[in-house]
Amino acid sequence: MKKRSCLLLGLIIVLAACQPKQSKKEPVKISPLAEEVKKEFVRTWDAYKKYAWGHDVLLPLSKSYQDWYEESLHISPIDAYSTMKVMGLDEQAKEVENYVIDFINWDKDLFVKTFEVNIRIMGGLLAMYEYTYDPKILLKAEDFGKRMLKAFDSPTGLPYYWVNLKTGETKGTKINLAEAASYMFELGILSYYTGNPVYYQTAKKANMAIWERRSKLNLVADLIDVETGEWLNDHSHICAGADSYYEYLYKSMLLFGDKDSQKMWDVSIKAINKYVAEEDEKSLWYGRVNMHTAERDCIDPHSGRQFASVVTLYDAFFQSILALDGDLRRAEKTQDTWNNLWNKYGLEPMIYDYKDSEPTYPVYDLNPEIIESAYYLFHITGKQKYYDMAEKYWSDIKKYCRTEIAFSSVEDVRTMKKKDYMPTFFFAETFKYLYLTFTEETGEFNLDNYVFNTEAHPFPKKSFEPEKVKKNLGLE
Ligand code: DMJ
Repeated sequence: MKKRSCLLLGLIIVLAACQPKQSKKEPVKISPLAEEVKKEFVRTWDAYKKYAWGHDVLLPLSKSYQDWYEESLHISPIDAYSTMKVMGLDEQAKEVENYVIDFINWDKDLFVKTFEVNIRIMGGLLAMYEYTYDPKILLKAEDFGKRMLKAFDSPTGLPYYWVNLKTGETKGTKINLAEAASYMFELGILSYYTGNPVYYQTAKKANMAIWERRSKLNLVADLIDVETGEWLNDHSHICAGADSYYEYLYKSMLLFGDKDSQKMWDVSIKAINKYVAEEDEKSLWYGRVNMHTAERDCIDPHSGRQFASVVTLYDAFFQSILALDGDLRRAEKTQDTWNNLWNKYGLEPMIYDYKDSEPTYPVYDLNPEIIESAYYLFHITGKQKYYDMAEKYWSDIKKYCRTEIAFSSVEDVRTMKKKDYMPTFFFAETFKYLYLTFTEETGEFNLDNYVFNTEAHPFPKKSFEPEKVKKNLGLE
């Protein structure tokens, strides 16, 4: 009896030793600055939950909420989710997952903006699927994708500005370049996960419709009629209204290896650097030129004013793509140019004329782009100055935008008067890029292994096997 119990004890000891170690992952030690960003994210999320739960956006001054349309599309939680995962806020993230599964239904009789819902809702849901591999999430994304596809049912294959989620009706024939052809990334990922090439092929058809209409200089304009395929002006630029078109040529090539995207990017970036870039000793701006003549002659149809040197703070994303593409000289100089503008006011104006040195629209909406580029440049060059830039942006955002419960946009960067609005991309992008910059040294998240959509939802490159990409996206 004694012998048997000894044997049993021995067996238990051996078995226990063979068990894989209960790897209780030690939390990674992060810097006080990263801790602070995370704490502020949680504070802002708690305010959203208290004052705006179930709605699209939090109004941070009136402590209330707003929906984009007659009914909520739950954009804040969907946009915030991937930042929670990046910050290790698993409890909050789980709550959003459950909410999406249990309460969200896309069968809504609402006209929604095709472009905006793609980058925020489709991008957010796909990132959620990537983190969970929960088929119920994929079903939500696929259902949304099927409804979105109706937008592309035009004579040219370019999407209408509005699509009704329930009826599939469309409206809005005039769209800008970004709204026309920034879908290959999300719809490609949806094709990959569902095994149905229709999503990617539909998005790519829109891109090809733009590409076929380029000028002899290989430039495209920024406003097009989706039914006739006619350009509605001849202004070529990379600013708001065009931005993510270029971003997605590059990123679709990066994630899917599509040779057509590569060709479109290679040809476009050459033309942009040749004709659109305006450089002197101190600065490098990407302004506006005529797509046929490359002359700096662009009249604003509303004001009748010349606006060849008018740029938007969205443009500061561009140096992140230049840096990814290996053009560090231009990327660093453009970032310095934008950084000078930030420091001139302490936040950036939405629209700025670099010839007049005056804002033409002085709002700051908590936008991420200059921070995004500081993060990319810090990661790629390792230079401390980019970390310092991000630290300064964060300190100014705290100084001018922090409110009692969250953060707010600013009506005028010259007066710093606050505006009662907090866009959803503040959760998705601005917080995330700050946190990633301040945790870069931990090595936890390595930018080399990910590609972000334009709303900063991250996708690991290793999830996309080249053979499966070819098959599921319908690439030759
Ligand atoms: C975001 O919604 C996206 O990044 C979009 O492509 C343009 N910029 C806004 C935030 O500024």
